[in-house]
Amino acid sequence: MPRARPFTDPGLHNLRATLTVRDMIRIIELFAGEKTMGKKIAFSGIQPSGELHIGNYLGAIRSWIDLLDKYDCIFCIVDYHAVTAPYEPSELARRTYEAAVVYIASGLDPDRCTIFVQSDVPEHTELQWLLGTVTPLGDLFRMTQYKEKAKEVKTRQSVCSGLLCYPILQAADILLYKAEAVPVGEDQAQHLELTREIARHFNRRFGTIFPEPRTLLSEAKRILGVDGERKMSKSLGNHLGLTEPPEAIWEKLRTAKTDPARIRRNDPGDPERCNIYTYHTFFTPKEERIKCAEGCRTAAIGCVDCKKVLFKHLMQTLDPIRERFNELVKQKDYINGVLDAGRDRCREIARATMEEVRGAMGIRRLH
Ligand code: AQP
Repeated sequence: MPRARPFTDPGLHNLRATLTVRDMIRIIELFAGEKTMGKKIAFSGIQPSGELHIGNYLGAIRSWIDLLDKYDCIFCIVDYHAVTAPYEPSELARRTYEAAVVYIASGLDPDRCTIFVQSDVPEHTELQWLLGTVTPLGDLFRMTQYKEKAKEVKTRQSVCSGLLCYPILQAADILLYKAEAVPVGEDQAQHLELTREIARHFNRRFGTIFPEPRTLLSEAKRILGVDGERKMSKSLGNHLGLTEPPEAIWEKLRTAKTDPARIRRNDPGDPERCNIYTYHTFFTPKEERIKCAEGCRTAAIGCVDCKKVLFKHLMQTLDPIRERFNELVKQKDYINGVLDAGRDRCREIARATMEEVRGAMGIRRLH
């Protein structure tokens, strides 16, 4: 959160006597804004649909941290997206709060970026409605994520239109801030292509308002879950949580799928066909990783030995995140202060964009 520093300059001290509280707040905002001036906006978010996991970390949060100096970064907890799939209302507020804590515990310094909750800025859904008027229905039906999620939901209840319109809300999230860069994992690349398409449709019809945002693909494109088959997801029960206790992580790793060729301890394997080895590439230093790969190919080590090495290095990344999370989660005033500051800044930008959009679309009272 941009912290207001007390004025110490005597000239400014005299000036303070003549300024209203409103003026003072504006000046503080301008000082806080200095660090972001001239930088392009990067926007991204994660839905609080469950416990954030190493797929979210490698595919999103870790690459966001790398952007903090280069861009004016806005990171959102997209709770309106989270209600498009079946969820437990009594848990949503806690999940949203904890997602904010995970962002900060993972290294997103609130002094260097803006963090806020989507539902705190109602302009997201207003813009979604308007962008919906230039989004072809066919484009929504062909989205891979929609098809996959609709399949999952269908078994339990009918598919809601919110799931179909999810990418329009995502486009609104991004375009509302005229973001020029959007860091995401590979699974979101198709939605980003549609966002650009929607921006083009809108600009062509109503005049150029929105930039076409670039997709910044993270190095970790699509992390598979411990089942070794499907994308690691909060809702599929195949994830390694960022703040899970070490014993729980080990239990999941111990039973995680490896190269199917290694049925017995003495069967040689191929690391390239092993999901555990993919995890190694993100957490284990090169030398030890090469040793594990050789041990696998020659059956000199078993899969459990290989997993123990991964566990040790994975914990070197997760221990500090979990410890910081456990500290911060109790600091409700601090966390809510960060989210309030984020909300205030984002509402200001969102209001200005919506004025432009309404003006361009002719949505105004006639006097
Ligand atoms: N497995 C993954 N590999 C790489 N990147 C991933 N991301 C998510 N899972 C992986 C990236 O994290 C960001 C936020 O994603 P999200 O949580 O908003 O949406 P999601 O992709 O639908 O995540 P889940 O965990 O699969 O949630 P549920 O189960 O609720 O649908 C994105 O940048 C995404 O690329």
